[in-house]
Amino acid sequence: MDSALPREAGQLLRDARRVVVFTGAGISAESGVPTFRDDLTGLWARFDPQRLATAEAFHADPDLVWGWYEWRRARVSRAEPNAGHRAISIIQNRAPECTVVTQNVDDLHERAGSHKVIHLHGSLFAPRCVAAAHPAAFAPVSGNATPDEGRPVPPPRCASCAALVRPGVVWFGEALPEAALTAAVEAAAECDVLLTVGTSGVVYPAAEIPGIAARVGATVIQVNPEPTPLDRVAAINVRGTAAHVLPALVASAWQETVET
Ligand code: BJW
Repeated sequence: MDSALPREAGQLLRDARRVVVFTGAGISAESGVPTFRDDLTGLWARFDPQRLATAEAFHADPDLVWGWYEWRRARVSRAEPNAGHRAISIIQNRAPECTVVTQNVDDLHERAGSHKVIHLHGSLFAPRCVAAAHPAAFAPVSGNATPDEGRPVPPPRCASCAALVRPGVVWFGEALPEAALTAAVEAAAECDVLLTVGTSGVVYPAAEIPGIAARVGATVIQVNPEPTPLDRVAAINVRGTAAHVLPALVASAWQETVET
């Protein structure tokens, strides 16, 4: 395992004019939010994506799907950003230009201080109706009560058109939000350094983003404890976790300490 942070990673980050930070579920793992594909702890080790993360699944059993997302929303609401999220917010403050592009549906980047975060796969906090995509309100998560992960919960009805309300996330087979994808592709095509953190790099079209940056000559730096298909795209692969490696990267680039 190559966990040492190469010196040039900090130098490249410090010297970059345009940085893109591209994140996946691994950035939130040390906040207690499960990833999808990790062998024992990932969501897909315990839940079948075909029954929970497709429009067909919602159509077939809206209560099951809504209940599962309510369980996840409650879990994320109680989670706190970790040192990896905080390091990314510092990178955004220090670099002349820095765009954060995430596949995550949580709000931990924002709560760590990052701004204008591009969410490629939507948000747990932006439900909408199935008929006309009217935005919908949801009940706040109260106290420490966690809904049972398997308990069906009937979704609310849209206040405007009475259609069912669905989670505001992008399921398999659905198009990504066009403005978000366009902004992410443009940022990747114009950056000097792209830092990819905590993604398995297997879900498309999001997984193309690091390759777009590499093709225009940007240096891709990957932070992940495990190998991924992005290893061959990245010029620098740092094997380690986000909450360990990213503060070290910020210290190396700007001698700034990230609160751990
Ligand atoms: C750590 C760590 C620590 C752990 N620190 N790291 C081309 C080829 C093949 C297939 C396709 C293709 N193009 C499209 C497809 C189909 C499909 C797809 O890609 N399938 C593949 C899985 C085969 N794509 C789609 O369906 C997309 N839509 C689409 O293409 O539409 C076309 C269309 C166009 C026009 C009209 C209509 C349609 C949509 C994809 C939506 C993905 N949705 C999900 C669920 C979101 C909602 C929810 O949260 O429930 O998004 S799936 C899930 O995967 C989620 C994630 O954002 C996404 C990526 O996962 P991520 O973030 O990489 O997590 P993991 O778990 O995979 O990896 C975690 C990593 O962290 C690991 O590497 C760990 O090692 C690491 N790690 N701890 C740092 N502490």
